[in-house]
Amino acid sequence: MDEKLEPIYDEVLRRNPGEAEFHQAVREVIESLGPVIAKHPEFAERKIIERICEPERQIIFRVPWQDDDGVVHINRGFRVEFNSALGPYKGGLRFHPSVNLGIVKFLGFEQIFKNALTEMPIGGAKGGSDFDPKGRSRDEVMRFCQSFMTELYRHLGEYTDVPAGDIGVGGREIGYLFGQYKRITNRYESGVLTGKGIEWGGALVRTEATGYGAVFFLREMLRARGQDLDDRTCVVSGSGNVAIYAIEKIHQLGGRVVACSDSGGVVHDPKGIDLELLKQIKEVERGRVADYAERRGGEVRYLPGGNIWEIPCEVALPCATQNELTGRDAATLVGNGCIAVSEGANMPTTPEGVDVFLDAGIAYGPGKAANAGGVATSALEMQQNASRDRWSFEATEQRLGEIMRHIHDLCYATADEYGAPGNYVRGANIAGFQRVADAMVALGLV
Ligand code: NDP
Ligand code: 2IT
Repeated sequence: MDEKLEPIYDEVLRRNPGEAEFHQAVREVIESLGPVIAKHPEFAERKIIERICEPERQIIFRVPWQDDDGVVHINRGFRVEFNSALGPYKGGLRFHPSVNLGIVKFLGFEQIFKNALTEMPIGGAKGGSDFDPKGRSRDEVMRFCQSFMTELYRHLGEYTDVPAGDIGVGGREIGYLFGQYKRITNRYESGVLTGKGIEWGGALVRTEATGYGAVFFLREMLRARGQDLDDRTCVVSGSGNVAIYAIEKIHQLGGRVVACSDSGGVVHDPKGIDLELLKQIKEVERGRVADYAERRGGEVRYLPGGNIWEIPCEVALPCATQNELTGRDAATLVGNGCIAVSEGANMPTTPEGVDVFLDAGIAYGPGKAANAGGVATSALEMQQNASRDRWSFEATEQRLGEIMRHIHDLCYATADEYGAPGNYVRGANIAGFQRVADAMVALGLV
């Protein structure tokens, strides 16, 4: 880290004790910024980094709800509205028992730069709850969503703050949240949430966008090296929204995904994952990858508690959660001949793992660039809502492909410009920061 920036990082540690993931996300960005500050004294003078590290607004609230037996539960809800220099706050909601303020802040912080890289008019935010949807009935999830929105609605609006999904929040939850927002406000304000169903204001391709986008980014990284995906053996961690559509796009582009996972274990399917079966089990039945292994039969192996990164592959896509890929996992992947990693998840690789990939010189696409297709397509959904229009699947997917190519080229060119050729971490951090910082300077001290 540039020594001029160390006091800024130390102050972030002091002001935000115990928030390990937030510290990690901030550190990674600040480590890239030395040369930018050297070139732009106005950023230091206006304390842009210090301001970016302090959320504009943090909301924490109680979420009471009753289960199907009438038992009362109390959860905690969060929305961290981090930065609105480029547009209304935008970012997903995560429902998972591990959610706490530090997790929401790391995700909100990443979202600022990710959204800036899309070059669309969206600021950065994140929210969620420590509610655990696992094992809950549809009605319990609905009552929880209604209670959550009963507090959150006052902070939202299509020009203010526009949430979407993340872990544990998909189309079903967005429906219940939107229904409650509509009821409370008496407004059919389509642009207040994204990831909506197609019949009530949603956009085609939003469901697929994060996974597809991560594979488009991968394709661009390979192309820059004169390579492609054809016949490549791939592994994709997770088996949720992002993982499923990453697998789908890899198969469409000629690669073969031989493993995926959930928090219970890993399936290794050497002939290639049967995506229709996986979708049936995960999207329709809300089952586990263990069920997939049992139903698929043949050569499939289920490894309870297994480590997916030990399965040999040429391409790896972490699409589950933060810090799921360690330094040791990265060394295993590189040792097994892995040539490319594209992150569908947010911050899935630990700092040690990132160093292993960068030192090995493999193509490594960090989440804030590689998974930006989801939020970019959310911005396309907002455009369609604002113009009361609906675009075709083909046109929207083509747009997504162009956006991902543009993000790739921007990161690549920025890394080159700052003397770190091929380093997409530097490229993404600098290009994203630069755009937000320029806007903050223009908007004055607010
Ligand atoms: P889903 O809830 O659809 O799926 C999450 C998947 O990851 C599940 O297979 C889940 O397994 C696994 N997982 C989650 N938490 C853990 C954990 N602590 N340990 C092990 N496995 C875990 O979420 P998404 O697919 O939407 O999100 C996946 C990642 O992608 C997240 O990092 C998210 O922030 C990121 N992302 C999502 C975007 C979107 O548009 N949805 C956009 C950009 C990034 P299990 O079911 O066993 O918990
Ligand atoms: O991490 C992310 O970019 C998301 N969960 C999607 C955010 C959005 O507003 O679509």
